[in-house]
Amino acid sequence: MFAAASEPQITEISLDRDCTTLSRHVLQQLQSFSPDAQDLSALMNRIALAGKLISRHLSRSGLVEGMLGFTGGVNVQGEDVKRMDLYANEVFISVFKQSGLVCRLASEEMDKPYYIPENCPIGRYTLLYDPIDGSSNIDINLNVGSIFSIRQQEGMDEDGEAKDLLQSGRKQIAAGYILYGPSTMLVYSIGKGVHSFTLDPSLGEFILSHENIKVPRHGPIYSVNEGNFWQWEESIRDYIRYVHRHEGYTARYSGALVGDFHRILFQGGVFLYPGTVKKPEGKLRLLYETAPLAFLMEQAGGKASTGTEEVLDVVPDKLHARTPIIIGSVEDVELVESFIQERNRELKEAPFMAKS
Ligand code: P6P
Repeated sequence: MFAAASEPQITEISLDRDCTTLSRHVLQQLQSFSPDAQDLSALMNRIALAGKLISRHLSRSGLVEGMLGFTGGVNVQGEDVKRMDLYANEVFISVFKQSGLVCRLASEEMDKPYYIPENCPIGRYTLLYDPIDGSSNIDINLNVGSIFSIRQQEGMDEDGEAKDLLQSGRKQIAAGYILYGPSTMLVYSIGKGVHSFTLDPSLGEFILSHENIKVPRHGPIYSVNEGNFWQWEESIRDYIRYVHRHEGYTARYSGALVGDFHRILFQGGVFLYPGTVKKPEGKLRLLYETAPLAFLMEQAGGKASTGTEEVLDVVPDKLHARTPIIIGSVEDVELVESFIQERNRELKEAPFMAKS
């Protein structure tokens, strides 16, 4: 039975929308059905499966004994490992077994990369990921996320030291995150804009919800842990004093990078995790946190800086290297950078006069 020609084809529109799954969207983006395009589409589909499995586990975690809390172990970062961290890490490994797609996985939770022998050398991709970002939020049912980055595996990595990964973020093929919030959303880019999908539990599919997301050039939000105020360089303190004294700014900080980033992506503003005097490199990890998010933010028309250089230009010296990050709307990132540049000018011109 077809609706009369004069009526808007609502059924057709909603059906087409529900059929715009992630794997189809990747092929549309690439405008190709080549083997490489099919591989990337299939790879993104596996990441979506990981998101569904983790989302389902999180939604039950408060109901099933032994899913929350700590394992008692400490990871390579020196952080206490939560049961959910380990589960999510295993999920990403499992979804790529027997896939022929990903030969190697590098994770915040693993000291060295993990190889899936049956996928090597056919699968030339490496997946870098933070399986659960913001795990301090898990036990109190607040939002957490997974962050992922996809790179080509260059060479055979004979010694397993993954030296080919120690290259700038501009080598990324794709990047994105999954946000486990009131709904589960997957946001990704393969270098052709930023697009978000929302999980429809009744379908078990991620359905396109926002296409070609563009971050506003300026926004009211600054997102930073002000508890670290006295550990920051003077330039960052000067920026915080500025936003305290000027109308039109508001603070938002959830303690989970993915949620804070997602808010900035949609509403504009800036997220900062600066270095401190003791730890100039900051807390967040380059290869599977700041570089993938910098890739997304640049694709959305925003900016991502360490304060002195673009995050995507940073070349890591080790797998778990960290960088400071100032990321978000161009005007807001540049405002923070202006305080850093002013401070560096003062130090150069009158090193003994500059206030400490
Ligand atoms: P702090 C979570 O542990 C995390 O890695 C990010 O998700 C978050 O942005 C940051 O650390 C929070 O760190 O020092 O403010 O608690």
